[in-house]
Amino acid sequence: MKKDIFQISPGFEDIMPAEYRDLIDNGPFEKNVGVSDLGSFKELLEEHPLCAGCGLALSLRLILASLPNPEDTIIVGSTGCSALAFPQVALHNIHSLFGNQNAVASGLKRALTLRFPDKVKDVVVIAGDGATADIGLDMVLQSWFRQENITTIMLDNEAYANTGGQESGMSPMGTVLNMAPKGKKFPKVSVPELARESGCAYVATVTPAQPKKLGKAVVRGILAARELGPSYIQVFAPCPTNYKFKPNETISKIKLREKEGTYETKEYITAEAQELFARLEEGKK
Ligand SMILES: Cc1ncc(C[n+]2csc(CCOP(=O)(O)OP(=O)(O)O)c2C)c(N)n1
Ligand SMILES: [Mg+2]
Repeated sequence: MKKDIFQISPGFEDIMPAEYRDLIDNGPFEKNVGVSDLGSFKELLEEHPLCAGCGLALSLRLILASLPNPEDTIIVGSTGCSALAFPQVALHNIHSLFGNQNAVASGLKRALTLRFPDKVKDVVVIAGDGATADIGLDMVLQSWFRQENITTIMLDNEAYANTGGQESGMSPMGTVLNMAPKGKKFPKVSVPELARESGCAYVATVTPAQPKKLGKAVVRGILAARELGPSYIQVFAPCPTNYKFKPNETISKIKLREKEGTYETKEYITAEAQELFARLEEGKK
């Protein structure tokens, strides 16, 4: 990332906190870094306001480290816990009204294509499960039907976490939360299947327990969106605060769910996308 894209406003250099200055100096990540390079650059302020053990914070770090073209990537966020971390990253990002993220991303991608016809600009939506599967579902589906060239990443913590624990469409059946005391009456919404049926070129469900797999899915999702059409990645990001487990148990919770078969990591790749990935991945060797 070029220094002139992300810098401290003149006159504020001395009063900005040291960790913020560190983000400017060490944040600019080179193209071609990946999850294995985490620690060699700064992608997120350590003092971000997300809770200890937040699966979403960990997932966000891995996603940011995996972007194939960070300098020319624009993240479109939505209201929810993840929105609290976006002011702490060294990347272009825009906050949209809760649920509107895929409509905003569609317009942004179209405008960038017109404005910079010779440049690759990746537009990536990163939003919660409530924003994606419930309140924004209409906008999400319509963007897929229209075949917009954007990537949608859902941070699935299986709750409306930011508002104190209501059930979302993505909460498993029977889930009891602070503000859902009676237990959820229907199972998780099958958003990956909706994505596939709605014409996404690439769909993946991943978890931060397998960072390399997550990183590969992010790269593939973005390349598919660039060349073919919409893509969807669902990241399981358990929430210790609302699901009331210890912050150091996040990864073991994911592994347990995978073992039980209640959270499956999978990939759906259209024939066109298979061909694209084979060509691009071959070209890199
Ligand atoms: C239009 C609108 N409706 C409702 C809200 C209230 N609200 C803010 S965050 C949130 C829940 C977000 O849930 P999710 O998308 O799953 O993100 P999380 O906080 O779990 O990361 C809600 C309902 C809002 N801010 N704007
Ligand atoms: Mg949520």
